[in-house]
Amino acid sequence: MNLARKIIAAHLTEGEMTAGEEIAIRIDQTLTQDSTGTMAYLQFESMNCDKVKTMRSVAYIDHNTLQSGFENADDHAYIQSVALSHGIYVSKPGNGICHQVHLERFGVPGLTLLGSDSHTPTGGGIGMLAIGAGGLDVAVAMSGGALHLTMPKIVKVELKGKLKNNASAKDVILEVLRLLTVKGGVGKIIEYCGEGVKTLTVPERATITNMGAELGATTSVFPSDEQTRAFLKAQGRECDFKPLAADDGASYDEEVTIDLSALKPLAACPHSPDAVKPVKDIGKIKVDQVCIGSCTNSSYADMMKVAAILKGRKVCPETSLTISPGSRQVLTMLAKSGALADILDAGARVLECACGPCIGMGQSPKTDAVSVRTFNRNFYARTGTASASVYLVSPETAAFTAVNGYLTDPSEMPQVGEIPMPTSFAVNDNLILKPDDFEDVKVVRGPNIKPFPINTELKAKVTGGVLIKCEDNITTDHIMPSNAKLLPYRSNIPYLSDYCLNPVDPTFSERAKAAGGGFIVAGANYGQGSSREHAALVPLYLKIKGVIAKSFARIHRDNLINSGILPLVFEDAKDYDKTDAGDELVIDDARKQIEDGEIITVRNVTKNRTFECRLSLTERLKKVVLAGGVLALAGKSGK
Ligand code: MIC
Ligand code: SF4
Repeated sequence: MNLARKIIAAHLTEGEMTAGEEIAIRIDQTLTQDSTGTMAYLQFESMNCDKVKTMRSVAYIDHNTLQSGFENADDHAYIQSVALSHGIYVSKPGNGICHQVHLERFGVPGLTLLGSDSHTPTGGGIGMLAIGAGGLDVAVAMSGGALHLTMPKIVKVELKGKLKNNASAKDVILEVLRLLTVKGGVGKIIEYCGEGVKTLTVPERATITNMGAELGATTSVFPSDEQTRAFLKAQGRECDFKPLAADDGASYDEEVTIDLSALKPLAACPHSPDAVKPVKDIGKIKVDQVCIGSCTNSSYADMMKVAAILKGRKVCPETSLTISPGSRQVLTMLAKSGALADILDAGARVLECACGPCIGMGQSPKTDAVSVRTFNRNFYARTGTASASVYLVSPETAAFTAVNGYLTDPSEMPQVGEIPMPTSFAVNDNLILKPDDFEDVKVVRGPNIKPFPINTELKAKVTGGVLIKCEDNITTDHIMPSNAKLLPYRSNIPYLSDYCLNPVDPTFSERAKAAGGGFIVAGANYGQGSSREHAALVPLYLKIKGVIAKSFARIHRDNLINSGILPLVFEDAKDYDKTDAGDELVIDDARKQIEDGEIITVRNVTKNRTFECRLSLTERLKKVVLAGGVLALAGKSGK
């Protein structure tokens, strides 16, 4: 058996492990972050569960840390109080980015982790089966429910050799993205193995599993070995270590081989994480801004490499360099070692240990800027500046680029050398609140916390106009943008509804409201990116009845179903071309069609034609969709 199947087998509660079939697995740990957390906890509260049923659940506050009004502060107070009163740990703002801190303080090889953030698979770096999901699925897991998912195919990525010439773990995942593309991982788990694995530390592995989210993969996983033991020991948690690996000769559904010693520094060009080219081939373009950090590249070793490059050098006068260490642990160690002084001396701006610029919380670049980032997403407009061009690179490429002021291939620069794994990390958990230390916590709900919408049961006849026709690879950043102006309203769906699909068509929301809802038509991989269920809850609020696309990204499809919005797939892709914005669509006998099978006939009244869509749902999900979503099925009604 391969490793992914072993962990699934150990947690299987329903179904058989046949790729494409629905299975259910027990969830050992959950994590939430603040921008998806408020919704997740509101939903969790509606399940009337006194204490979480998981082995460990942690609420992180790391996204929404610019308190420019009362809204974020209200959200933080709500999350802290609702978590502590339900047996959930709280990682306070300043403690770090959820994925980095979870790896450091809570990750355990062989356990399952479900997180309301798409980069939860970072935990695969320590041998967890770590999956991103919408907040509602996490709420269900917290209340003791299993996670239902489609049994993925398992892809083996065999790593050979050892990285050299300033190539980095980031270049490994950029190479995988170049080979497989942003939709190549949908319905798959990426499992790393081979001799090259031993040469990578846990934080390096976590960089690779983190950005597996950009492949659309269910998750990515590394074995747990002596590197894992060394990391856990240095975190004072050797007791959590357990060796885990695939059996010799284990079988896989697909295989890819990457020779680490042949890897060149790579960059993902605007506006997609799979638009990957060698840095050298892109050329020495002038760079206005460099941002180092995010859950992909903000470990101690990443920061020490950056400090080593900056030591004795100066940031180019025409370039801005920001650095956000991934956790307070990392920042403390930089400070104690003197590396922080090297970073500051060079002229970098050191930001809070949080997501920051990665989610547009500050540092939006200037008009038409070129921004080089160590992050994982360069989707259109995600920085908050639609005209900016973002390149995703390794910390080595970013640091040399900041010094030179132009995109720099680090393989042509002096060798940075290895940063040894510390024998002990600076462990200090005083920003982690333990529920047992608090009694009688009252849940605090400020005026920014608004009720979330709940759908009603599906009508027999579903009608509506096509409100918008989108292209391939529409991201959740298109559907429900997030930035410093909007993130404070994550608990306020009515407010957010004015911005739905704004980067694609700023008139969408107004038109949807005027029409009283309708359909969205889209190309392939609709909803890639974030786990934010706001990308479904806001369309639900706008009375969107269905999205008809060539294909869907996993988490977003689940979020649509959870909200009772139909994720319909064109049976014949040519019908996408024959359907236009403004067309009036009718699904006659919708309930019966769904009950009877997978093919749904849609009538295009405007074009006087019919076409077929596929809606592949298990019997369980049919009930969900017919009821109008998970909460409607559970008898809850909206306000
Ligand atoms: C992101 O990177 O897009 C986010 C912000 O972390 C999201 C979660 C969110 O939208 O709150 C994600 O990746 O799931
Ligand atoms: Fe935060 Fe960016 Fe990571 Fe999302 S991708 S969790 S915004 S650092």
